[in-house]
Amino acid sequence: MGSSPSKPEFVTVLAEKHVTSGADILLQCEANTEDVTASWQKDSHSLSCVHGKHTVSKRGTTFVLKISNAQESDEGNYTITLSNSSGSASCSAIVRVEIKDWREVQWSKKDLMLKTLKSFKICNEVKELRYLVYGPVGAGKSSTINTIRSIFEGRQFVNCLAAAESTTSHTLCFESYRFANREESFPFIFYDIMGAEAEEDGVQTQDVISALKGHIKEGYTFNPDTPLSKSNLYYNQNPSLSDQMHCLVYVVPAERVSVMEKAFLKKLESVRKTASIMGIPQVVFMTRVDRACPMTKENLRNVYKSKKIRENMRKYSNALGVPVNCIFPVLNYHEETHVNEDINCLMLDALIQIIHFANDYVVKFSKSKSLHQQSHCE
Ligand SMILES: Nc1nc2c(ncn2[C@@H]2O[C@H](COP(=O)(O)OP(=O)(O)O)[C@@H](O)[C@H]2O)c(=O)[nH]1
Ligand SMILES: [Mg+2]
Repeated sequence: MGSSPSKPEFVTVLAEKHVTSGADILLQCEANTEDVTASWQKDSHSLSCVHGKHTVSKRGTTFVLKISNAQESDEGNYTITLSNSSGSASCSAIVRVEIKDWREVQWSKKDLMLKTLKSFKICNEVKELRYLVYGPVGAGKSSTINTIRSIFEGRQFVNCLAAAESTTSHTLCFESYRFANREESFPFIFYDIMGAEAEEDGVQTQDVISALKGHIKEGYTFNPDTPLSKSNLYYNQNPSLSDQMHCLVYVVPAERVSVMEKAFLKKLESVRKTASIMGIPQVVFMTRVDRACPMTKENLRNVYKSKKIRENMRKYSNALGVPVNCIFPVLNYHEETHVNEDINCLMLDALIQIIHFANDYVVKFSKSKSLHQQSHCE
């Protein structure tokens, strides 16, 4: 009569793996005896081995699962169970697959990016490129403008009054923000607008549309009850290409994508339609990325590695009808008192893109205008 085998036990167990996509993963453990059969599971289901992807091997008392060319779908909890007639034993390990940066940011090249912006020649049809910043209250519109000023002017700004965490808007005036330091001014203007609060409060949709078209003069104080009338002194009857907006920047909070107020989306619909008809480029600044993703909070350079950020960008893309390549996750200065190069670089990266978008719009518009004039002359 043969003696029964030793009850399976682990001498070494599986280790957790954290790899970048494309890498190979080796899950390995060692048992006290060769006399066992091994079975592998992923997330409590028997692992279905795929040719070229999974290789299961046993050498003596060592058991190995190799996963080639790791992808996000390979993430999970892997378990090996060893069994023989005397019993069984299991151990598990988590496998995480980090995605590669899917957009490149020139981290630590702030000076180069600033130079690119400073030397950018805008179409001479206009003196400045105009950006209308629009989004729900508390999304970070004012903070975004403050952050951009801090970058251009080299110190912290609080003068366009970022609100304390609250539900009502601080921005009542149609105010423009220009950027300049001692030596130079930059040909970009951002317009902050009273937040698009739920339903009745906040800026009237008609006012946002008027602002887009260039009908509202600077300094106008929004009236939540009624849109700017054509007879008002602040109403510009005949706006030119220089008066209208050249890019619409939706500002939305990264961590509130699923609770995006329906009322805001409803309001946004007609604004979006107008911008689309006018051909104005529409982009999204997805702020507060630190609130949406711990790994990004820990290190901003992880922003394009984070699945959470990517997922939220996709959600906003669907909700707002803006393609993902026009969505820019950003972090604003909110509690830091010192300059943070990573915050600057991420914002500058987005700015470089939207400077091109707005300028392309002006170029296109002025070309079509001159063609139009030519055809009238013929
Ligand atoms: N954690 C974090 N807080 C932010 C960020 N941007 C803005 N905030 C905060 O969010 C709140 C609302 O910002 P504010 O700029 O006033 O929003 P607005 O109503 O859209 O103008 C303020 O308390 C800001 O300090 C960010 O990127 N991260
Ligand atoms: Mg504000």
